[in-house]
Amino acid sequence: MPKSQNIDPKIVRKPEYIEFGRIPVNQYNKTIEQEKKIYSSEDFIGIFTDMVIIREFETMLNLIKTTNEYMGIPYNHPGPAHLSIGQEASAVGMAYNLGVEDYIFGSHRSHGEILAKGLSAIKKLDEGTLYEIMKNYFGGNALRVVEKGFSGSARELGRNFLLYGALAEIFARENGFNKGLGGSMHAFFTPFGIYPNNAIVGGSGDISVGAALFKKINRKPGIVVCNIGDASSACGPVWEGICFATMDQYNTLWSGDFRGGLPLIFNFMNNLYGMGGQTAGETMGFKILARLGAGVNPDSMHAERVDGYNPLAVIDAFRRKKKIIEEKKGPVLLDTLTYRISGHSPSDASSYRSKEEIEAWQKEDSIVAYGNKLVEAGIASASKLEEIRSETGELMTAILKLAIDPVVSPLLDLSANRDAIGEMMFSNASVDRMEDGKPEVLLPLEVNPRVKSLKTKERFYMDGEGKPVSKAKLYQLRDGIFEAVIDRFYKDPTLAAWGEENRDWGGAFAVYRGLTEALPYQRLFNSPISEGAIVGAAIGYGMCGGRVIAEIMYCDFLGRSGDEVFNQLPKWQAMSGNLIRMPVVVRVSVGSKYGAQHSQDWSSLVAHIPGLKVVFPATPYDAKGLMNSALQGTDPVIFFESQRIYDTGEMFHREGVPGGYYEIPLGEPDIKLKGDDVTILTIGATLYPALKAAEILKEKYGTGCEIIDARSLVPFNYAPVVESVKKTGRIVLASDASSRGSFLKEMAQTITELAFDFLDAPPVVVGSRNWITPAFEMEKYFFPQADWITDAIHEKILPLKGYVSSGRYSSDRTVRLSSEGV
Ligand SMILES: Cc1ncc(C[n+]2csc(CCOP(=O)(O)OP(=O)(O)O)c2C)c(N)n1
Ligand SMILES: [Mg+2]
Repeated sequence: MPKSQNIDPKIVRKPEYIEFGRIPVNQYNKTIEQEKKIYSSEDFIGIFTDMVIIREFETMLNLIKTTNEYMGIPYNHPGPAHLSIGQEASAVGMAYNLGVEDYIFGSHRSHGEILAKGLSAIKKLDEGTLYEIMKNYFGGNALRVVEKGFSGSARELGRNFLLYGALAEIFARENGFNKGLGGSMHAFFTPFGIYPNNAIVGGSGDISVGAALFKKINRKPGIVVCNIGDASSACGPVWEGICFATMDQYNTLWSGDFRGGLPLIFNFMNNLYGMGGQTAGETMGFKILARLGAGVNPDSMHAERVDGYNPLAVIDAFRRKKKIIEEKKGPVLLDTLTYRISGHSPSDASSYRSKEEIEAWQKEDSIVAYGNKLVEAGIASASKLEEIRSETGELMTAILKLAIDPVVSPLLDLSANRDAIGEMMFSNASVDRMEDGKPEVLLPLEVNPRVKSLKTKERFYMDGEGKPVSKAKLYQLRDGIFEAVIDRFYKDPTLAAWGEENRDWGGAFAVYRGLTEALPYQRLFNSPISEGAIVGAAIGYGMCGGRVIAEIMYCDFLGRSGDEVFNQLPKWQAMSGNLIRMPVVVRVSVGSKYGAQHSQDWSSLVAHIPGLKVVFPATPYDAKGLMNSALQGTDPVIFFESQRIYDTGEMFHREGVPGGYYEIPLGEPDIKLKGDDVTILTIGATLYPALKAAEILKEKYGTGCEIIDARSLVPFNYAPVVESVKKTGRIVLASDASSRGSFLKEMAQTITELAFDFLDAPPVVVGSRNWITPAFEMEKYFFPQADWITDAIHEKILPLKGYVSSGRYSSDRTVRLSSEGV
């Protein structure tokens, strides 16, 4: 408990100075003779060979992009190729000491890292295991091509498999590592420990933290390396990732063998430029990137600049840093100094740098310099090195021929199956626990104080005499969420949850009250105020095989995790060719009473993004059942909750909310009230004003409403809604989201298409105003109210006898408001 860490004013108010330790810069100074103690001749030459392979791979792509041919073979590659010519020593040095259990993440410029890590893994795996990996990957399709084209040992095949799989991926072929759905900037191959590369600059900055957490929380071997560019050091996800990774609680509050730092290296591949902006000297103030570690923690993240033009210096650094991580003193920051001779992309005219500068770096070319050292030290002859270069050229030619052959390496056939990509968007699995094992808990479930107290609550909102149950005795919506969450914590040993004030405080709006007592720190912890990293770390945790609940206190804070929610969470399952699973539930609460920046319902925004499941329960029964389903699945679910109804009791499920486990399938709307005259489809808390409207319509106008609670936005089964509309011929759609561009509009349009012949009037949308949300006292002018629904029905759908309307939904007003942009 932080309570055990009392903050003593006498200590914190004391005068003192912060001292910064020294950060080493290019301190490697071993000779080849000294290094001979570590490396055999074969090792030395292997390092050279790997660098040459990367150089040739990138040179081939550069020629294809700029001249449309390589070694006389014509090919046009319309897609991207961010090449790393010049950076080979950093990639090979980084990967040299990593095992298959060590994971790398990368950026848009990661071909070299993929190859280096793959080549390193192939050397370390025993041949039987290596062959099995290749044989089992997508049914062995890529291996079959490689076996037809080449012969040799499993290791030799492995190298060709790596080159072919990576190139086929870059060329969007189905045999690529990710079925061609990742491509140059996102290619990866997890069996070799190569995790997603990211086209969003800095995107790996927080995802890799989640991978490191996965290793730590689930006691997995290996470390995680986050390879990112120097310019990404200005990005939010990188800073948030660094903050998340260096939290003191790992050392102060996590206990037993969980105590200690994260197994993570932030490895900045510092080529000194963004696209054209020079980081040191122009766009950043650090002068030497390694300085960034200084302010983060007293260890300065063990930061160091290492000469990335010398592979042996990089290997040496990684060896030393790995040791620090084994001592649980991570994470580490490395500034691996390098230079890209190639442009940012092949169309880059290098207008931002001088010819002299490029030539100066070319003179120091890492492959040439390293080769010369080997020759000088008598490790290899010049002719041997030349032979390696020419054999690599021949190998690359053969690989290219295979990768561009449309018969051997076709694209995913979308004409044969137009839905092939759609089938890979979700994994749609149902899994009790992501791994077997005994979940670590602090208490038996039955003795948990909240679990005990829930046993005494009334699970239906009225008592036997038809009187409403008092709030103190009532089982509420927040309890439904809690029961599903705690149940899963006792079932799935991998389940972890984090967010702001998740521990001790009891979670936002008391949903997690009772969890702190039940769970050790590594399963439930407070995060920094880093909404991006809260979600980003969950993504990394999920893609490595763990289940996770990330919580964003208010929906309005989703903006802070925009990249993670829009660009990362929804994409990796499909971009992996549907190999990766993403069992990540993001809890999002729609606020109330706190005005413009704490009350927005952005469910429409996330429902718009392909690859996310989106639910919004409005009753305790649905909240528990939907959370159970979300946590049983392996897909990302954005789980909306509304603060206005956290304390609502169950009004619809007459037997009350069951104490045991049950699931409500995602995507199934639910009829909350039967009626024949008008259908009202609601999302979220608007169910309750809709009920009020239905009561008025019934009592005063004899009009029967059928209320359907959408419960889910994605997926969504329209069949029950169409059935209802067939009966009523009329539909109003209502939710708390601002109406312009809302998901209600999408639903209204789809319903029009599906049920046009049965509709007596157009579907009408009743959303919130297109304004800022005003203070609580004025909210009734902003959020849909019962009389807005009756107005809409009267004005647009079914004139009600004697009804006096406000004119709220008149066509004139709609046109006027739209032209005013409100
Ligand atoms: C969020 C984001 N902003 C901008 C870009 C466009 N962009 C692609 S690469 C790049 C420069 C990145 O520099 P750095 O991180 O140093 O990596 P490098 O390209 O040098 O390897 C930019 C601005 C992007 N892909 N993502
Ligand atoms: Mg850079």
